[in-house]
Amino acid sequence: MRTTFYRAVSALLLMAAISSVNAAGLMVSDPWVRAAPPNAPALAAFMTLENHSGSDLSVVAVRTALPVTRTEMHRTMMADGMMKMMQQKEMPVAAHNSLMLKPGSWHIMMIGPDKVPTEGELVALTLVLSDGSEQQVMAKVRKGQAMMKGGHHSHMMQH
Ligand SMILES: [Cu+2]
Repeated sequence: MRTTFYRAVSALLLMAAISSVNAAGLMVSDPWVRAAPPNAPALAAFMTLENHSGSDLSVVAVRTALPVTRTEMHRTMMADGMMKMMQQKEMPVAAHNSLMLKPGSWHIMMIGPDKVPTEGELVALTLVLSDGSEQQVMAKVRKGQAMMKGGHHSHMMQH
């Protein structure tokens, strides 16, 4: 009985190291920030959000420990034949569903960084959820691939 309990606890700790599930049932995996030149006017962060609960959730705000002017939630969409970034009020994750933040789609935008973090650095992000709970995420800075669509590169908006 006791061994089983400890095994279960270690399994949970192991899972927590890989990804974290918050009280609302949101699991965040593979958070990353795209490496950018030192004078970059904005930084983009990506991750996968999974809702393991039976109720719809949404991320209503994002904060970062980085010194930035502001943080916004964006979605890159086709509008009038052009790829455009549209600011979003929330990032919805339906019950038992997921939302992937990735280049060319949903992303978090940190605007006006005082200092751009270098590759390998960790950026602390706090996701504020619609139920009032918060989730801490550590996103690693790494090189981002160009936006891929249909097997060819697009040189339009990279966010
Ligand atoms: Cu953006």
